[in-house]
Amino acid sequence: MYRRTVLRLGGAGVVGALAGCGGSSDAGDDGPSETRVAMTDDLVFDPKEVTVAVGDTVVWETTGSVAHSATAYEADLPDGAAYFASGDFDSESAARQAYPDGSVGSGETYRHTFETAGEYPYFCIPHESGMRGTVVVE
Ligand SMILES: [Cu+2]
Repeated sequence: MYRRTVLRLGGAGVVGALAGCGGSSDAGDDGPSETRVAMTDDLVFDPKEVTVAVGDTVVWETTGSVAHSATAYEADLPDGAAYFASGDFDSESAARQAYPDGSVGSGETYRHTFETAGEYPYFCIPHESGMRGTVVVE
């Protein structure tokens, strides 16, 4: 009799633990995350467009041997959004003038956390004609 009661309580404990696990897992899905964008020797951002949640971080990585930048088009930022550019410049003109300062070399990364919803078109300074991308923040 006593043993049976203990076993039943044990079962309830397991169920409770599993429910707790599921809850924290769901919370983790809603938490901040990182999205990677490769900057390749084909002179593209891969993927070209990424969609992230407010508070998420995008990490750009130069995966080949050619250096790149990830530089926002300042005039096209969502209202109230912070400017971003590899090298952490305050403006597009500053980033352009400083290049190659702010370039991301082979194996290096640049990361930015997006706090404002909207669409962020950006480009690579030395390969601007073809190397452009968009971050969509929802
Ligand atoms: Cu480039």
